[in-house]
Amino acid sequence: MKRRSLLGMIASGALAGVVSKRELAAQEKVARATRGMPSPKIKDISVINTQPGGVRLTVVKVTTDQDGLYGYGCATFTQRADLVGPAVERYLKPFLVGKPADRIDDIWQACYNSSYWRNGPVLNNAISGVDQALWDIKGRQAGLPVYQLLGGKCREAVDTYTHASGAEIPQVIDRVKEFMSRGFRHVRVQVGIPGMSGYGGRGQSGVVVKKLHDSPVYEPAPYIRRTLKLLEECRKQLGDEIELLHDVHERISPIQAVKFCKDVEQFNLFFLEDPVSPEDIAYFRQIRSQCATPLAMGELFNSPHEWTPLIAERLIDYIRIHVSQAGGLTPCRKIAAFAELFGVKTAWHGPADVSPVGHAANVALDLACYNFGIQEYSPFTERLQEVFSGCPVMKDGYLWANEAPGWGIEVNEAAAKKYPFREHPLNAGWGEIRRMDGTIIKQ
Ligand code: GCO
Ligand code: MG
Repeated sequence: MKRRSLLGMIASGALAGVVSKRELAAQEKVARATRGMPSPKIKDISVINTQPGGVRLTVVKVTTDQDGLYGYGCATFTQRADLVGPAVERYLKPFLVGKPADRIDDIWQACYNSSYWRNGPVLNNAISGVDQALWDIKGRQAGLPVYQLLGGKCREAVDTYTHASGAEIPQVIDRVKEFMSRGFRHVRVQVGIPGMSGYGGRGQSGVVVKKLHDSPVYEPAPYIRRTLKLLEECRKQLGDEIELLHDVHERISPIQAVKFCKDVEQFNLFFLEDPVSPEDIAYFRQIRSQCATPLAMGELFNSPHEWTPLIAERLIDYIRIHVSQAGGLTPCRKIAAFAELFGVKTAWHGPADVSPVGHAANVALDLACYNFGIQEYSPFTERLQEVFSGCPVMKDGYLWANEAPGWGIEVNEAAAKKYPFREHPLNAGWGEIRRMDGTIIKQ
């Protein structure tokens, strides 16, 4: 099929409401102007910190020496966002200005090795911000969406799952029904635990749990019992069609995880996520040998030492990496290809603490990789869209990429400035959650 020019697609209205016509015309002009030009050099690197919604988002902008040619990358690590900016401005910027912007993997390897110590969340996010911006630039230069640079579509649109949560089981079930009515085929279910600080559900006020300290409390056993009840009710009231997912969020002990994975087998989950912590991934061998519950892991991973064994030994079914925590699109497209060889599917982390640029990168991988599994979806609120135009479009539970070059996203920096990082006693770091006896837990 003849590739329709961007202007052609504008005329057909195919992109209406996605990126403004003016922006698209400007991008088309840039694409025409830069084709055949000498390779663009990196002229400037800046960090856009913004909090239009509830979480701190970090986006890196790379500007080249060719007029109007720039790109954006997601570098969002919301709990330590104040550290990612300096990692970009103090270290990557002086290292990269003047280098060619079109040698993406070379730049990635150079950045990855430039700190000597590596594979950590702050530096990986900084590298991701640059890396994704270079993919954006490449797309803008070519006049192609990034998914085309990765080989084009394996599917028309991206199937997603969304989050249903509540303090009580009936509330969760009502939320699932609402999402089903909106066309979602996959829903993650989480319920609060009376008097405790569960993950993803909504706690109960008024219920007092006996504890020896003043921090929020969480106990694994009540969580396990309550979640088994939740899943049983969901199946009873919602039937077998709806694909249910659940996130353990590394909140139980490894041996409890082995048992829990077996206990939920009867509910035919689409997947059970983060049954153990990254530090305990060796337990996946025991889980795998005892049950057939589909397993997902990865949002906390930063190093090849974490994902390589799980994929190579087929110990998980879905790799759920937070793309910027692994260092950006460049490493994740390799992880996707590696996972395909072992029958592992992708389910990139897609919470509210990924910027729309990061979500666009997820969608590019989702469209272009054969072994796509499912995409976690977080709504693009009005405020988010005020700052980021061109977000992927949600319709009937599917995400649709826009066909504009690169990520197809423009960042309104004036709007971003309207929503600076909000004051927070821990600068958006997480506090502590403890067992009743005061033992700290991973949260
Ligand atoms: C998920 C995740 C998130 C994380 C959050 C941390 O499955 O989406 O578990 O909810 O808790 O991204 O900042
Ligand atoms: Mg999770």
